[in-house]
Amino acid sequence: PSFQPTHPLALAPVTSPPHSVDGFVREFLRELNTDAGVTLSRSTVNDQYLSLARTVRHYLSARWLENTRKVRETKAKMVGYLSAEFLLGRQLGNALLATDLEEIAEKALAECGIDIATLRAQEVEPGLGNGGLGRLAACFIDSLATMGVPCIGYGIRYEYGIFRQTFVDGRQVEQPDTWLSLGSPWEFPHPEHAVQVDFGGHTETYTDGDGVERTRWVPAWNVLGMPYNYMVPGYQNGQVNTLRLWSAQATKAFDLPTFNSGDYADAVRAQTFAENITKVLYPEDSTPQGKELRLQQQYFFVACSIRDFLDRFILDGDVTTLPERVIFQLNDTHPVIAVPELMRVLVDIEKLDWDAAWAITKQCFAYTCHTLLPEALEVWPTELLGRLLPRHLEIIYRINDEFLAEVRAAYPDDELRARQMSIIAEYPERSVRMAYLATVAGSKVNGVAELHSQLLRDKVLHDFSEYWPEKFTNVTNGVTPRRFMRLANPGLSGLITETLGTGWLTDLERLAELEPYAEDADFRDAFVKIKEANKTRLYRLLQARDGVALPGHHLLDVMVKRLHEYKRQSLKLLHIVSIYEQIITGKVALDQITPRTFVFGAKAAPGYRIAKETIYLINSVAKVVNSDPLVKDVLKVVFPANYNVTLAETLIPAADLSEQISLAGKEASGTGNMKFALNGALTIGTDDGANVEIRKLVGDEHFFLFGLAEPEVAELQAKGYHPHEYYESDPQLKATLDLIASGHFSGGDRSVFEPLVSNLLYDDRFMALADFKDYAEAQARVDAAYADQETWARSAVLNVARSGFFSSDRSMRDYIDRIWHTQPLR
Ligand code: B1N
Repeated sequence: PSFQPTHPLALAPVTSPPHSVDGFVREFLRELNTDAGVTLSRSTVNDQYLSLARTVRHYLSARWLENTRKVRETKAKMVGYLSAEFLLGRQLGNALLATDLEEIAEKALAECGIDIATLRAQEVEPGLGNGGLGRLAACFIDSLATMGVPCIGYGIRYEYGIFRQTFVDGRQVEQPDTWLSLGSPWEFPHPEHAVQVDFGGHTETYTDGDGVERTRWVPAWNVLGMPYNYMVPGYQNGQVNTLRLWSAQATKAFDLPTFNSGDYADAVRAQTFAENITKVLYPEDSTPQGKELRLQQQYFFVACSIRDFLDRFILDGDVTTLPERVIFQLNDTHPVIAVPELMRVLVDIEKLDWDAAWAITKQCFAYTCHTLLPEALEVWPTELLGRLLPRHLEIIYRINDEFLAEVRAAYPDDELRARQMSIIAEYPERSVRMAYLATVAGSKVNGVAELHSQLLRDKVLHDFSEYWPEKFTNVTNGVTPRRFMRLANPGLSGLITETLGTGWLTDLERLAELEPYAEDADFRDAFVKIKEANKTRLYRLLQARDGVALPGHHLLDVMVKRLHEYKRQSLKLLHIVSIYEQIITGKVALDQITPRTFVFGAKAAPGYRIAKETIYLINSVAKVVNSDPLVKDVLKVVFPANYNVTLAETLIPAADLSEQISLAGKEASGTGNMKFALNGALTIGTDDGANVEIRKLVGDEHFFLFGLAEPEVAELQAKGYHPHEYYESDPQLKATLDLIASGHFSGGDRSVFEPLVSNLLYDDRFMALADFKDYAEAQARVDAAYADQETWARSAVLNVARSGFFSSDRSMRDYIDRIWHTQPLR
C-alpha cells in the first residue's frame, strides 16, 4: 500500500520513548491507563506485567521497523530458520537486557510502588518446544540478532505448549499449558498477512496455453494460517529480527457452505477442526509418533512460511532470485516437506520447468540432523502422505527417480546401494524417509557436535557421505550467554565484567582471559561466594515452589533434561540407591560420605511407559531417602516438577556437578552440558555428543570421564550384550538392584518396580549396567576432588574460562561460513 501522509509527525521516522526513568514511568502509566484500561491503584499484578511488557516493546519497535525496511531495500540475503519448535523462555528479562533498560525499569517501577521482581515472576514462559532442539532454535535467533545478521524464524504458535508436569503420589500427571490465558503481550498478530493452506484432494494434468503439459493440485479442504510476529532483539545493538509463528484458523471457504446450508453447529465444528492443527505441541522428544495431525502441522507451517517469504521479500516476483535472498535451514526433518512444497510452487504455480526449479530448490535449503537413534528418524507412510498431500508425493517420487538414476549411473551394477539410498523405503511399509529427502535436497547437511557429525557420515548417512563428501559438515551447538550467563547468573557475570571489563558477552572466547585468575585466591573466593549465593537463591525458590527444604552445604549434583532411556536417568538413580544401600547396611560409615543433594528435572513423553515408571521410581527413592533419619545429613533427593527454561535459569548457576551420562553415541550433542560448564559446574560424563569437546577444552583433570566409548559400545553390541552378567559379577550392583526389587521403595510391594528392574537385567538397551561400575568409580573421584575445596574451585573457574567456544554466536559464525554465506546488515 502506498499513500502520502501530510502531517510532519507521520513523515518523521518512528522513534523510541526517552531512555530515562521519567520517560519510562510516563510510557508505563500510559500503557496501564489506555491499553489495560485501569488506574495504577486499581491494577492487578497481571495488568502491571502486561503494561510493563508493552512499555519495553515500545523501545524496540522503531529499530524493528527500520531493520525490516533495510532488509527489504538492500535485498540482503536472509536466514529462514524453519523449526517446529522455539523454546523461548521468558521474554521480559531478555527484552530489558537487550534495550539496556534493566535499571531504568526497576527504578521507574519502584517510583510507582511496584517491585519489578514480582512482575517478572508473573510471566508464563512460552513453552513452544520439547527440549534441546527447540531451545537451540531460540539461542540461534538470539545470536543472529546480536550479530546483526538478518534472519526470520518460522514456526508454529501452539495454543498449548509443552505440558505442565505435576506429580500425584509420585507419578507424572500432565496438565495443559495455558500460556496464552493471561494475555500475550509480546506478539503482534497480522491478519492481513494470513495465508491459505490446502490439503487433500487429487492431482490432474492439463495442457496450458503454450501447449505445455502441466499438473495441478485440486485440494479438498483448506485452512488459514494467521501470522503472529515476535521481536527478536539483539543484545544492545539496535538490531531486531522477527520470529513469525503461525496459527491455524478456519477459512471462509471452509465453513461457509455448511453454514449456508443451515447447519450452524457443523460450521462451528469445521472451525474447531481447522484450529486443531496448531492446538498442541507434540510432547515427544527424540521419538516422534507418526501421527497424521503432526504431518498436518509440519506442512501447515512450512507452506505458510514459503508463501510468506515470497510475498514479502521477493517483491518483483522474480523467483529465480530466491537463492540470493534466502537460505532455509531445516531444523531436523520436521520442516522437510518444505522441499516438495517449494518445488510445487516453482513448477505448478510459477511455471518454471522442473530442472530450473530443482536447481533453485537445492540452493535454498540446508539440513541439520539432531539425532542418531534409528527410531527418531522420521518416515511418513506414502499412504498417509499421498492422502494429505497428493501433489507432494508425486514430486517426491520424481525427485527420487532422478536421484536414483544418478546413483545408478555412478555405481553401475550396484542395485543394492540404489535401494539403500532410496528416499522411499519399502519395508515395513512403503514410506518416505525424510532425512534422505533432506540430504538429497540440501546444499549442506550438518550434525550438531564433532562426534555426532562423524557418526552421521560413518553410519546413518554413510552412502550419501560417500557420494557427496563435500555436502557434509559439522557445526557444534552453542548456547546464548545473554540468557544463560548474564540473565541467569548476574553474580558471576558481574564478577567477570569487574575482572575483564565489558565486551565478553558478545565475544565469549574472551573468557579465556579468566584463566590466570584460577590461581588467584581472592578471585576464587569471590567465585565460591557467588556459587553459594546462587544455591541459596535456588533453595528459596524450591522452598516456595515445591515446599522442600534443602541444606546449604551439600555438593549440588544436578541431572536435568528430558527423560529418555538413552540419557540414563536410571544410571544416576542406581548410583544414589547404591550409596544409600551401603549406608543402611553399614558397609560405609556416615563420615565417609560426601554430603550431596541430588536434583532431577525431567518430563517424560506422556505415552512413554518406561520413562514414566522411572519418574515414579525417582520420586519413590526420594521419599524413602529424605525421610530416613539415618541419612538425613548426607543425602537428599529432590525432583521439582515441571522443569523448564525458567527453572533452568535458577538451577544451573547453583550446580556443582553436571550429569551428562548418556550411552556413548546416543546424545547428538546436548546443550545443557554447555550451560553448566559456563556457569562453573564440573561435568561427570561419558564420551558422547559435545561432552567430548567440553572435555578436550577444559582438560581431563577438570572433567570426570567414565564409561564405554562409542566404538566399544558398537563392539559390545556386536558380540552380544548380556546385562545380567554385570549383575552377577558386581556385588554392589546386585545389592542395589536387589534393594529396588525388594520393595524397599514401594512399601514392600515387589511388583511395582519389577518391569523396570527386569528391563535393566534382561534388555538394558542403553547399557546402564555395563557402565555402572565405572560410573561409581568416577563419582568416588568427584568426592575426592570436592574434599579439596581449593582445587575444586580452581577447576570450576577453569571450566568457565575454557568454555567460551560454546557460545551460540560461534555456532552462528560456523553456519554463516560453512553453510549460509550471509552477511550482517550494514
Ligand atoms: O537436539 C539437541 C541436541 O543437543 C540433543 O542431543 C538432541 O537429542 C536434540 C523429535 C527431537 N534431537 N532430536 C530431537 C525433538 C523433538 C521431536 O519431536 C526429535 N531433539 C534432539 C539440539 O541439537
